Amino acid sequence: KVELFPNGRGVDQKVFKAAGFQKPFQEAQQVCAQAGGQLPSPRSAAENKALQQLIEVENKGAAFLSMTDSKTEGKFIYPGGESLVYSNWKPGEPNNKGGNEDCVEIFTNGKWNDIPCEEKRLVICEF
Ligand code: GN1
Ligand code: CA
Repeated sequence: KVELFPNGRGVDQKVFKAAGFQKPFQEAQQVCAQAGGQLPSPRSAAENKALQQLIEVENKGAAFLSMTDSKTEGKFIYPGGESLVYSNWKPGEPNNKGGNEDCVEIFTNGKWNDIPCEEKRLVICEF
């Protein structure tokens, strides 16, 4: 518990920890890999809620999730290649706006939106 306070959340068997800064997707991925984790893959409403609460207290805006549709447009997958088992898209999303939105952000309200991977978002890692 001590290591989760104040920038972490535990849910099920996983832990989310906020890095405290924003990066583009690829650098965010590297930050988490370097730390022995990966970007967050919320696989249930409970996990999404825990992640949302962490984003709220961090107060640094939306955060990146792990999933992309870089491989097949319109089909978001986890880093391991599996299809999504849970999603929480904002109504109207994903819309691939401008034809260049292969990454996913999670807003402070927990809803998801696809955005360009070049955008900078809060880095949170999953362990
Ligand atoms: C944002 O700023 P705008 O409207 O061009 C968002 C899109 C959303 C859209 C929803 C970089 O695009 O992903 O689908 O709002 N782009 C970014 O209206 O946040
Ligand atoms: Ca979008």
